[in-house]
Amino acid sequence: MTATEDQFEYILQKSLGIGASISIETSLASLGEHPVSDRVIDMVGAYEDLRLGGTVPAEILDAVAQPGIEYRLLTDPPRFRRVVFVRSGGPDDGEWRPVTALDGSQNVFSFTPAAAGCMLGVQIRSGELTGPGTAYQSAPMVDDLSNPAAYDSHSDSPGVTSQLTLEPADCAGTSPCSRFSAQAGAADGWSYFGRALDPDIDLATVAAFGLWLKGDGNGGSFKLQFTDDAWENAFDSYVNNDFAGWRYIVFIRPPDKTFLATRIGLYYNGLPAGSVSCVVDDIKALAALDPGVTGPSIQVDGQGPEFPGGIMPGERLVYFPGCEVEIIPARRGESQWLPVPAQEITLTEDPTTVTFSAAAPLAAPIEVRLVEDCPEELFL
Ligand SMILES: [Ca+2]
Repeated sequence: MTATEDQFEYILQKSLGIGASISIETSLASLGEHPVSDRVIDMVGAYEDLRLGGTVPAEILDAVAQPGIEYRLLTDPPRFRRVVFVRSGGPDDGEWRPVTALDGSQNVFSFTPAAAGCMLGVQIRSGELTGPGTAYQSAPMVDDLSNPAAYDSHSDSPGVTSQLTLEPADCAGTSPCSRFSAQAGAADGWSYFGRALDPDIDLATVAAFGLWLKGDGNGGSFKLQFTDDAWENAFDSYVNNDFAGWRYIVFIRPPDKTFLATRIGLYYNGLPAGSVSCVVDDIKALAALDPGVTGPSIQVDGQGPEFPGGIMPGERLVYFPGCEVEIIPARRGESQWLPVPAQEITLTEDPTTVTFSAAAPLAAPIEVRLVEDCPEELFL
């Protein structure tokens, strides 16, 4: 899992406290991909300025050197402000709690605040989609896979045979669905079934295609292809057949694939010697991508901040009380900012129960980390 900026800041504080310099050992490529590498480098610079400046009072150096105690370095005026990442109470008692369902257990946190007057923040990160959300459910069907005979173009590489057959039941979407089987005498074969689309699809209006695929784990990769009649343009998406059972798959359309698609193709590529048999169901054209979590919120006694919109797979929401809400992208890029929530939660020193909620069922496993933003400040 990608390191978060506060993990770097924790180390920087200990280094400042004991007067040691730090170095980051990584590759330029990793640094270029890391979502918050710019601010981590800026943070290292700010801490190095403090350390080399030699003006930080000894009592502050002692405070920030304490193991397990964390601060955030803030400006205007320059100061350290105490932050406490709440222990999740899970098996490893880490700070990030995995939540796969809003079941009244995984999404409920009980803890004793670090001090009276701490305010509650939260960080949320979304994993990959495990099921369709509302964008898929409301999307037009491209093919419900109820008529495999419609795939009237069929070819195989030498030494490969393949079939596309009806599966009347046990489908993931609407029954029936279609089974795509291939038998290869040697490795690296391919198979193809294709047909004309009806109606054609203007790919510029499509954010992604969603479908169900039941892998058998026997290897090769499944490919969904859209082309135009002249085969001058193609949008190819692949998923490795390295899993068994139904899986919801999303193929995101790249920005440069905006042609009018008139044909759909189902392929196997890289077939291993032997046989492969997967089942395909309910291919839909999504106008928007489904978030992993939609409209998350944290509440104490039914009151607390709500965050509009959704968090996409790989994204992380960061909220400190009184601040705008940041959605950090999965890879290096511009964050999105949401306004300061209307409601905030101020903790007392008594044990409290915090409920994490959302406006719709989770479409991805997420992780939730509660943060106490505490009044203690050390002015520089
Ligand atoms: Ca179907």
